[in-house]
Amino acid sequence: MTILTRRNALVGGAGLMLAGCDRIVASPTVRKVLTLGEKATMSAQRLVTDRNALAPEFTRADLSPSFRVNGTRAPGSADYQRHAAENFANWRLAVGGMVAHPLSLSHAQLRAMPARSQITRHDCVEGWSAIGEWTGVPLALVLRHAGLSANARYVVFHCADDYAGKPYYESIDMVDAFHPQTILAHTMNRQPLSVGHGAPLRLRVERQLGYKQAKYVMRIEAVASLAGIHGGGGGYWEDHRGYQWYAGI
Ligand SMILES: Nc1nc2c(c(=O)[nH]1)N[C@H]1C(S)=C(S)[C@@H](COP(=O)(O)O)O[C@H]1N2
Ligand SMILES: [Mo]
Repeated sequence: MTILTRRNALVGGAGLMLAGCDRIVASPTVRKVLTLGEKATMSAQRLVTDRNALAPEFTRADLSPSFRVNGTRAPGSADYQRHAAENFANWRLAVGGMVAHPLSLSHAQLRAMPARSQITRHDCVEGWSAIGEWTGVPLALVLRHAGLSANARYVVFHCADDYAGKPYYESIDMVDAFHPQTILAHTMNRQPLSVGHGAPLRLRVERQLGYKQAKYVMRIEAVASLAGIHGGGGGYWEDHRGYQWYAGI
């Protein structure tokens, strides 16, 4: 699915306008005004829309022929292995914490919810990237269903795996939680998500680096503070390896 992004729309609009005004732009006074206007727009955009801007989207022709599996390849817990053997028929996503109506959603329920598809580039800090097509439920929709409290400030994703003996988890703030490209993906490249890539459900938070893209999401928790959760850093890499909590790209 190709969509016209807000960024493209803005750039396209400005381009068209300038193309039609070449002769007027030649006047020094007009050029000065235009330059000032451009600066003002740029800083306003940075203040108001930067974190809401969409990550670039690609076409199916751009899909990487192979998408590396990184980190955990298959969670080792007996619980997870049973769910995988049952093709996740009895698996449930728990949504709790600061919500009015805690949810327990089956794989089938999640797959039946309105979905968004996006072809994006995944960038890992280890120095590789890959383009994939992700389909899943907008996180905003799940949070609204659950009746997210106005006092919640972060969304925490608890995963099924331990990495180097410690539970994998990640967290994002409400700007990213309600970003249109933030989805709970159940489908990758139009196939059910494989175990390697995070079956049955993983986070795609497209404005951030690879380590924020939590695989094997089992439980989502809305919180006012990250202080009481594991090491308090908001994620596995943040707690144990000193990575930045905000890994914006
Ligand atoms: N639960 C869980 N999520 C995870 C990881 C992990 O080990 N466990 N690794 C992270 C890292 S560093 C990257 S680059 C991506 C890798 O996703 P992929 O295996 O689909 O390429 O998942 C991220 N999410
Ligand atoms: Mo990564």
